[in-house]
Amino acid sequence: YILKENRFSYEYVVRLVTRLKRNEKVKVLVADDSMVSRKFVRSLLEQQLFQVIEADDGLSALEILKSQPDITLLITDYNMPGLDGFGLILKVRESFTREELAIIGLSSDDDESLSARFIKNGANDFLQKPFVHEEFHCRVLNTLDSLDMIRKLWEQANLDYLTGVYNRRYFFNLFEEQLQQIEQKKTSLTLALLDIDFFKKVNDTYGHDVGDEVLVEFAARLKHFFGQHFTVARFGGEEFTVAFRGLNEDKVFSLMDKFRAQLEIESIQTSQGPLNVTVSTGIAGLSDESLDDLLQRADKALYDAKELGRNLVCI
Ligand code: GH3
Ligand code: MG
Ligand code: MG
Ligand code: MG
Repeated sequence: YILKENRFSYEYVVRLVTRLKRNEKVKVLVADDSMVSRKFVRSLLEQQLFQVIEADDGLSALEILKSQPDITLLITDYNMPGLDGFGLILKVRESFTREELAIIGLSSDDDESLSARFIKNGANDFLQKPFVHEEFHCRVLNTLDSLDMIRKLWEQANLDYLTGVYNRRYFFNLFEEQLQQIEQKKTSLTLALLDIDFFKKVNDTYGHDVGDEVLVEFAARLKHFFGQHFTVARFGGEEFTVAFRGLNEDKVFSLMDKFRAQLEIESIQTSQGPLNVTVSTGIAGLSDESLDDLLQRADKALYDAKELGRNLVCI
């Protein structure tokens, strides 16, 4: 249907088809007090295969967004009883950035300053009602494509390419942020530094590709074990780190030792068969000091674990 509307550039068709393939999983919330307008927008969105949710005023839209944080796009009218479009956007932007949730404003009001005001208040785009279908589809496509692009950039900047866990850069940024919060709230923070034992031997014996397979599986296990509650990052090479917020050194020691023991007995499957890998870990808890000092103490503990024979956790 959408393709029948008018002439398209080849590039546009490719973008559209790529989107349509994924839209069934994308939730869009339509906030409008006019049922006619809501149903119309819904029908356009359903042509693009989106999952559509409706709200008939600003406050109920806000409630829906709170209970369904996986909504990707909000399309909101301006004039609504109670909380209007601007009020809604200002509230929404307290919890969701432009990259997390895209907003397109709509209005049939003939106030010419509306589109600028919508965008200044945090909307990604604006459409004057009545609009032609084709413009609606183009705006939605543009908005969601730029969201995807920003997300992709974010991932490339913050995730480790090989293993998919956070990278060093993300870790340091997060740490700077958390350090301030920790000073204020006085919650504890403990750091574990992990280094795979004799990893060079894996590379030398089985080749670099198998080494990579080991790194991928090791990171996956680390993430599975700790990732739900704590930050797992690849520090570089075969070194990883886990930041434990709210846990003291002793708690982290017992968790880390559990992980160590499990790794020791569960061999890693590779294209060259199962390999047994062990890990050495150094732990340090944050006291009044800089991140560099904390890392140095964790590194010192890791060094001790290596010196004492590897496959160990040291504080
Ligand atoms: P130790 O028990 O003292 O830690 O010994 P080790 O061999 O693990 O330590 P070393 O630091 O000497 O070797 C680390 C090796 O990790 C060397 C490097 O080639 C390898 N390495 C670093 N990054 C990667 C990677 O992305 N993929 C693969 N396959 N190997 C990597
Ligand atoms: Mg209205
Ligand atoms: Mg190393
Ligand atoms: Mg090593």
